[in-house]
Amino acid sequence: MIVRTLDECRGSERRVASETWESVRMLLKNDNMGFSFHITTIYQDTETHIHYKNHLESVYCMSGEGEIQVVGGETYPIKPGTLYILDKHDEHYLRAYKDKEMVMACVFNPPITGAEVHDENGVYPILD
Ligand code: 9YT
Repeated sequence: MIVRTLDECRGSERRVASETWESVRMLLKNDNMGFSFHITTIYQDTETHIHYKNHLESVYCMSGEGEIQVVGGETYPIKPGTLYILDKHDEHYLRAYKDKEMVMACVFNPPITGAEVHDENGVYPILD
């Protein structure tokens, strides 16, 4: 059994950040669970282009408010209690509204290894 807290993970290399978001990878591939688990904060008044071509991801909004626009598709509101499920590797724009920083719980299959952010272009490679 493994027990971790957000605070201790945040103070380690599990925390990664970009201009528009930061993410704490609380559970990674090397935990051998078949998925990874992240607490991601989307900074207020930002837009992030994301396309996980190699991963399935599900994201639950715990706080804040914004929207997700599927490229070539619909735009859906996001608020606390909303779960979006990228079951088609959907390319999307993720936006947090002004003064509405969003905190999300995210699950990836296959799991993220932890090194992907360094070569991110809205796309994460499969790393083994
Ligand atoms: C909201 C979202 O897609 N989060 C993904 C996790 C984050 N980009 C990370 O940990 O790299």
